[in-house]
Amino acid sequence: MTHDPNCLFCKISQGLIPSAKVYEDDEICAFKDIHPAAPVHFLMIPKKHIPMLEAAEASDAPLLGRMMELAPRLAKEQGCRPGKEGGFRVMVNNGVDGGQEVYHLHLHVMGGPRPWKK
Ligand code: DGP
Repeated sequence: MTHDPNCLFCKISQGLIPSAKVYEDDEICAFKDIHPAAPVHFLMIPKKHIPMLEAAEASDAPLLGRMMELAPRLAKEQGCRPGKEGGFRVMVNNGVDGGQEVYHLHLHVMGGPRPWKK
């Protein structure tokens, strides 16, 4: 597993910095966003240090696919309502123009009854 010792989210995934974890396996970790923009707002990260979406390689595709497949399950576990009347948002910020602040690839998963801030 490749970690960056200076990366905040690598430290969180390794348990070196506390977080409210909602899921963990050998490849993926999910924890609540410290500044929630919706009633449900958690982040999903690969444990492998991938700085941003555009740094992902073809060999990362199964891992990214697993994250996308896992997102709906975790969203429901965290209280997002199922189906068309409920739902959730999955968002990736990439680079400065994309609003990325933490350079470790993460999915924002946001949901809960509207309105939210974002
Ligand atoms: P982005 O702009 O996509 O890079 O979003 C980074 C998110 O990370 C932002 O919504 C706030 C969250 N965040 C920043 N620092 C911490 C932290 O130390 N703990 C947790 N749980 N979330 C953090």
